[in-house]
Amino acid sequence: MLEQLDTLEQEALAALAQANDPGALAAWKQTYLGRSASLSTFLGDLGKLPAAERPLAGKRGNEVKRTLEAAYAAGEERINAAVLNHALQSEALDVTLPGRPLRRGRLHPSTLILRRIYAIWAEMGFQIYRSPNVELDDYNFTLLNIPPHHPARDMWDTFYTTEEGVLLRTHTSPGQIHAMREFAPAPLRVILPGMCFRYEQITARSEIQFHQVEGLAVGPGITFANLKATLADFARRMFGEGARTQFRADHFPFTEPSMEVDVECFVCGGKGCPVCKFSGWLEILGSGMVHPTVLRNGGYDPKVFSGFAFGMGPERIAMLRHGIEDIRYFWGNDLRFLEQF
Ligand code: FA5
Repeated sequence: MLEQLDTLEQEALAALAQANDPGALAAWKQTYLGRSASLSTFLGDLGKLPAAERPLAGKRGNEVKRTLEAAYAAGEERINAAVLNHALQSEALDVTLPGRPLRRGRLHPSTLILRRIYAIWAEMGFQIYRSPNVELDDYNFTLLNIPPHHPARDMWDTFYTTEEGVLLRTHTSPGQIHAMREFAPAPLRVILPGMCFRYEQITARSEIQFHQVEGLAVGPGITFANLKATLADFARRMFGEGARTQFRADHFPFTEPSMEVDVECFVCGGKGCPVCKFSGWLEILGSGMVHPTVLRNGGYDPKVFSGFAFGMGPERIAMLRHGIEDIRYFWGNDLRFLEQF
């Protein structure tokens, strides 16, 4: 009987040495240490042995059990280490490989130039006032002294919605009325940036969608000289001390008198070329003294208050600063253009 235990022990240890994966280990445990294993049956049946044999058989039986349990624990450790080792080798992760570069987003050139414009006007005490892209006909035209059937409406043809009198604004000037109605009768100094829309032919200089930054200052005693000095200062801050500007008389129904401001052409340096239509100058903004009718529509008494206004095109300004020859690049979504900023 004790010999049987010896044989069982040897057989079990030999089988364990052959088990090389968790499945074989579990099967081994079931066979040699499980509830129906012959060793378990042997130990369970000790009581049936003659009393004289019991102590020795029990001692040896328990010894074998402890040996097998210890061998199982060692086998488990050996197999777990092998499994881990295999995983580490087959799923190797090379931490020395350089990472894949993330593609970084960047700001659109219009956003960049708008931020520059905001900073310049902020330094001169102008705060940003937002007004809607979708406007009423009244604000885009009538309250700006452009009554229905006025020929000036042709210059600013737009996209109309199916709702009567609701349109996409053609300029940021309707924001003047919104701002004045909110501030009057207090003096104000604001810029009104935003997108404008025009139903017109797309060319190298004109888009159907573009930004404008409107400016408006209203207070007692504001003069045309203040307007000229302010715009000349803006041009110097934007284009540098040496930048040459030109003020040209013009007409807008909502300002009187009115003028346009040109900056020397970046392509030809003022000699004349196709980009500046051989004039040597590029127009960047329209401006003037706020018309008394518009002041009144905004809630100010034109006998007490005066003001100046201007509307500039940031894309045109960006073209001048960076030598961009075609405005269509701005909304063409071509990364070769956009990645240069
Ligand atoms: C106006 O829109 C007036 N509201 C400006 C103004 C405001 C005058 C306040 C007086 C007082 P104009 O249509 O010229 O004016 O446009 C002003 C500027 O917007 C232009 O100088 C130009 O820089 C820009 N702009 C106009 N049309 C386009 C276009 N199709 N594409 C790109 N920029 C444009």
